[in-house]
Amino acid sequence: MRELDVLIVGAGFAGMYMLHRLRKEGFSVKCFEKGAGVGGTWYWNRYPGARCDVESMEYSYSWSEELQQEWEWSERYSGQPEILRYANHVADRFDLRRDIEFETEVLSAHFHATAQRWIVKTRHSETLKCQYLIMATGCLSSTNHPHFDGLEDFNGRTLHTGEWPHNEVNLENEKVGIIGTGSSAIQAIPHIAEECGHLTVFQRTPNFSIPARNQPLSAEEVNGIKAEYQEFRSLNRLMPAALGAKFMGATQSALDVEDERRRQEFENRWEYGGFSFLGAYNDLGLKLEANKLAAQFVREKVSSIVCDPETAKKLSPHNVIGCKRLCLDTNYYETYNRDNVELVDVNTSPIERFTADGIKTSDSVYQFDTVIFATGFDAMTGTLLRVDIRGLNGQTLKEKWYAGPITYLGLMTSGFPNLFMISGPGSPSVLTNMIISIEQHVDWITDCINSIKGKKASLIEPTPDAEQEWVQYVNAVADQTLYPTCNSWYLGANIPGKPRVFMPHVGFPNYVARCDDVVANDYQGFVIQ
Ligand code: N01
Repeated sequence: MRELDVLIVGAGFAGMYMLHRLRKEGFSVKCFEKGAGVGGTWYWNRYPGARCDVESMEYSYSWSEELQQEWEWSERYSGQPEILRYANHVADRFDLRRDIEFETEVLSAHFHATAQRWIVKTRHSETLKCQYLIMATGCLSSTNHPHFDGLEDFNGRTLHTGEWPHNEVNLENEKVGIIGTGSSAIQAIPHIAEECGHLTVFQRTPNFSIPARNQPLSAEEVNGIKAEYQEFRSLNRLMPAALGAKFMGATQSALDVEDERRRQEFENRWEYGGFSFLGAYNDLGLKLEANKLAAQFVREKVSSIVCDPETAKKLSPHNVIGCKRLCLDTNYYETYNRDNVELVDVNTSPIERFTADGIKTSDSVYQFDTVIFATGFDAMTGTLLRVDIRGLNGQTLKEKWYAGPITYLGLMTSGFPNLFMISGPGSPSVLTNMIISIEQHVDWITDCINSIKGKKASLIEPTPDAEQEWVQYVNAVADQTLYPTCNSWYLGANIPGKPRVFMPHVGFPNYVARCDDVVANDYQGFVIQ
């Protein structure tokens, strides 16, 4: 049986950096990846229009000055092909591939208490032994396939945005249906509408979307940032979401400003584009009255863009803006002015079933060549729980987390020694620029493993008390915000039967300080032996 110091699962941005760090520290380490290439999210999500919602100069590794100086991003927000090229460049430049085993899916990981080793099995029936197991499996990597009656009878093609085929998908002249109006759909719909014959969008909840205002990056802007890249990174790390120092950090309440000035500020930010909109005032995510002002502004924009008043009404979001992940788009609302696009509200016209040639709702029958599921992910816990992970006394992670994930700092969970999660539930992860959160976790885990070695110890796990206190703290912080007030995937509300628990931790800089304090206090809350 092969034996390693560390096995990393997943070769996205988390797994690649983890591999780089641990290999440099001299550990024997391999990375197993289910896909045939690196890039994680950006390997799987190849749907038309897939693009990052964090700006390119920020959504990139900061751990290598040479890398960040030499890589040239072409647009304000990078498209999926460019990000995937970057991931491949990193894999080549740092010679990572020789320790990544592709098309190798981990099915189970059981902790053997006597041997103090994880025993890991893959789909190829290989069994491997390792001291540390690091799940770098991503927060949005298990696709959600909701049940629809009759789906098996449908003779057309079905696609999921999160599992988009690698060969070109030709939708020319086709009748296409798309289910869902989250970030993926909002990016894909304008592209699909341009290509296909006719597009029907099935919407359950209208979403807030802000124009991305994507554009080519100017040499002046890039050179300006590169001249002080470390400073630029440091400022962004101080922001609540580890991004956008140039537009976040407002100190004024939306309620303390005259109507006209506030309107102008929203207008400026709508024109500027992107997440800057939510940075207009310091209480948009905290106070309902403030939030309503921003939400109303967007609703008015929707009505001014969409020509048909009925369609505009259906597209008008009615919940709290920013409570679900804010969507960024290019021509999303404008697309509904096209003759070949139709919007169906499944609240008033529920999907009854799929038929051999399409979808039957309560009041119409639709024929489709292709139906696209833009129905999202079993987020944050889905992939961790699909692997059969068993800790001390054979307890499964599924049993331990039956009422929701329990972690200490989103990094570890008690009863599962030497099992680390990168961007696990209970850490800021999806509420931040993911790459910056990933780097912080990778650096923390590397220091931790080195420290255990330095102490001539072999095991680490959090105490049950520390993780209970952490879970309560994560919830208490979330409850001070508007995040828990809508049915988002942050809460697991998109998956039937999933416990309703707010999973990510709000507030990156405080979180980092807490992680550093834990180390300074000799890994307070952990038992090392
Ligand atoms: O998934 P989603 P996504 N019947 O869960 C609907 C990141 N991301 O893939 O809102 C009918 O947001 C569901 O309806 P409802 C980003 O963090 C980033 O779009 O639950 N509809 C919703 O409209 C994002 O938040 C980028 O009522 C059903 C949609 O499907 C996350 O990934 C781009 C249904 C799912 O939306 C997930 O985004 C893309 C049913 N049975 C994604 N079940 C960028 O960086 C679900 N829906 C820009």
